[in-house]
Amino acid sequence: MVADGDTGSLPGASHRIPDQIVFHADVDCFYAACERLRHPELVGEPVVIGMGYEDGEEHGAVATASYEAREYGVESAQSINEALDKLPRCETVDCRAETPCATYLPVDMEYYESVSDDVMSILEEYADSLRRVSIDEAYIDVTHRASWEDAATLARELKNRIRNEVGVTASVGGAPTMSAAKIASDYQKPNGLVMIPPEQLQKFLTDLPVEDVHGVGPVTADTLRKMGIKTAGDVRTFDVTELEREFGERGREIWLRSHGYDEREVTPMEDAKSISNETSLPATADMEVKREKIQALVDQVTTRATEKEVLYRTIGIKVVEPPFDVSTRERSLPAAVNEPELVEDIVFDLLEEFTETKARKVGVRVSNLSFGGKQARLTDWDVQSEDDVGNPYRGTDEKTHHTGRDGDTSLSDFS
Ligand code: TTP
Ligand code: CA
Repeated sequence: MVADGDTGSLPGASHRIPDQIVFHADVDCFYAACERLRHPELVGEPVVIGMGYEDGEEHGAVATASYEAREYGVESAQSINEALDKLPRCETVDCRAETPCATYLPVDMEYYESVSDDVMSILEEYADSLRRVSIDEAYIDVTHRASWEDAATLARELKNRIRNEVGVTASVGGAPTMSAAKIASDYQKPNGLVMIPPEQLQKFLTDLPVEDVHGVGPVTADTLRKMGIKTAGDVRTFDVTELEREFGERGREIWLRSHGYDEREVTPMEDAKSISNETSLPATADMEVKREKIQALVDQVTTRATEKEVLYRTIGIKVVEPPFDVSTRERSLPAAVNEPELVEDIVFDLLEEFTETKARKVGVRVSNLSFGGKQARLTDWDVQSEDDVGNPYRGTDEKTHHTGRDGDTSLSDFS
């Protein structure tokens, strides 16, 4: 960490734009692009890839849609039913000419992973270091491979190689920070190429919608807008302490990123499976006490997830009744998010089942992790409402219960 010097009130975070060149590469409509490699007749046509979908069926959720299908309002994390309402299934290859329709295909991870490996191998050739953050996204450090004068030329060469050798298009963004490189790669999608040299970074961020600032998901963006904060420029007019009061640690991160301050270096990803924490309490059924402990755990776990740039799809609690009765409850969402407020809603909802339970230990865990990827475009997260049953946005619950010794010494994980 670089010391603050005389610039500020924020210990532990440097208030300067780092001297490095970071690219973020992100393949366009990745699963659909993979399918087009083996179904070339689908190039230029609407394609929808469904998770939990089977040919000819209506269940499942949209994993991705080609840009042609997105024009009809089909997008990731929608239910297949909703997508079918917007864009019916093509019956034959020729029927597209008459009415708009899309080809629906199920997810084939094994194949997409092999295409992903091919893309990553090319990126590796250009990288002093590489951080793979999801199946189709990586950061690379090219500080010693280019200067800001020829960074765009290098990015163009990289994009051409991916297109010619793998057959998919990637959008590439370059900036002095990881967070700005990610914004840049998303800025002109698909097939984008956007470079933000250090002297242009703050100007670039000024009008950036607040939901595009690193660490801001849909729920946080909503809260910020209610505070009158619409852009990163608006964030900068606020005192960091006000944001910290509202959002805790994350408020400070949002403030830093809105200024273009981000000192992270591109380092390879560690391979965590979950982030969790648990705490003991004097055996009690008092919901106030249980809630208070759980709230603190939510704060710790979500702060760690944000620091590590991790998205999670499953959110769970653990309750241990004396002497060794361990129950866990989990809810899986249709797509990965980083939303502390949502974690809070879900864990309190899951805790409702344990109103009468005397607990001597409680835990919170997020799992099903993905690293640094974009948040799902989900806005309808009404996890409490009864009539959500059957709504794919609500997610699915898992329950476990076992009696036995419960790794009393572990503070970092639960099973
Ligand atoms: P993204 O990079 O978020 O999306 P994309 O590549 O389809 O589209 P683009 O980058 O052009 O906007 O995600 C990569 C893959 O991850 C995507 O092809 C399918 C999968 N995915 C899901 O399964 N569920 C989701 O909610 C999202 C957002 C992605
Ligand atoms: Ca992508």
